Amino acid sequence: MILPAGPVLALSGGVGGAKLCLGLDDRLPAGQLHIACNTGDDFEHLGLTICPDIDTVLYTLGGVSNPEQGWGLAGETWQVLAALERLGADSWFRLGDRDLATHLWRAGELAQGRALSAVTADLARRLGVCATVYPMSDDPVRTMVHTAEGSLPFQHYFVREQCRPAVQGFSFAGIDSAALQPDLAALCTSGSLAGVIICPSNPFVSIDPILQLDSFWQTLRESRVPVVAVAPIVGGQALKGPAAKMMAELALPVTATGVASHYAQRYPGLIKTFVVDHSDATLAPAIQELGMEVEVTATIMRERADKQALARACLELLCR
Ligand code: FO1
Repeated sequence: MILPAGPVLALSGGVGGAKLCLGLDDRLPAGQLHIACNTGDDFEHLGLTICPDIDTVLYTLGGVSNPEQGWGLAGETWQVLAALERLGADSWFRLGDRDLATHLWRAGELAQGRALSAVTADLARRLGVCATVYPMSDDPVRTMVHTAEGSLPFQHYFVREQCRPAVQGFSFAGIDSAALQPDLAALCTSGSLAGVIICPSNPFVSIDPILQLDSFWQTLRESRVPVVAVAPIVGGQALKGPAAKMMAELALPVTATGVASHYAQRYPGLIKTFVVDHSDATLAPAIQELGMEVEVTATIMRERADKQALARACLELLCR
């Protein structure tokens, strides 16, 4: 297999992105995989800062994630949550006992003034993760979902309201004053980066915040590094989460072409190759018209071998 000669950067949200990151981690030599995680899903809850996408990526790469949920830890217990319920505390966001250790420890470190990226690097080391995992920023950015029923912080929309309210748009509170995480910025301007892979995460709430922060997409475009994006929509359905429902409510075509078109409009000239599933092969000409090359391969990642195969396809595209 042909591998890129330098570091590879994956842009990831939670569960879907973490799956491809695991495949990339299996395929790349130690030290070559760098992952920029969305922090727009982060929120303050019970006095703790919860970072779902960072934790999902770390737990997945650390081999400790809950395989059924995709988020949280395997073998979890829920004693604290039950006790909180008895106290009448908010319990709609399910924090497991073991997972709580992560949040408690992180809250303590952040309270001492440490940067989120430093705390994340410590967590990664303790979980045996050898990829470099960055929060997109050390500054808080919080996704707001604007719905027919008012504006909601992301986790209130996603977990508390179960994605029920119809979406009208999104904004990212804090993004205008947030800086790209400095080591991540340095990697992207070092000239050593061999390629970028946009994971099959939600384009609106997982990838847009990363690319829009500090005009990151323009930095990447100017670096002329090849960018490969994997469609999170297969056969008109989201691989995971509410992306398809959001697209329908925003009156966008619920297809891989709809995603490619969103990226082409927002980030012209950024994406070199757009990867779609075999079942969407007929969409290739329409996507090519948007100015991207199209690769057709298997993008549904059920087994570890599926993740490795998609990772391999993406890495080979970076070498073309
Ligand atoms: N997702 C849920 O659907 N329900 C939950 O109660 C929930 C709790 C939770 C706790 C910690 C964590 O790291 C993630 C958690 N998630 C939960 C997942 C999370 O809301 C989403 O996966 C992401 O924010 C979307 O990428």
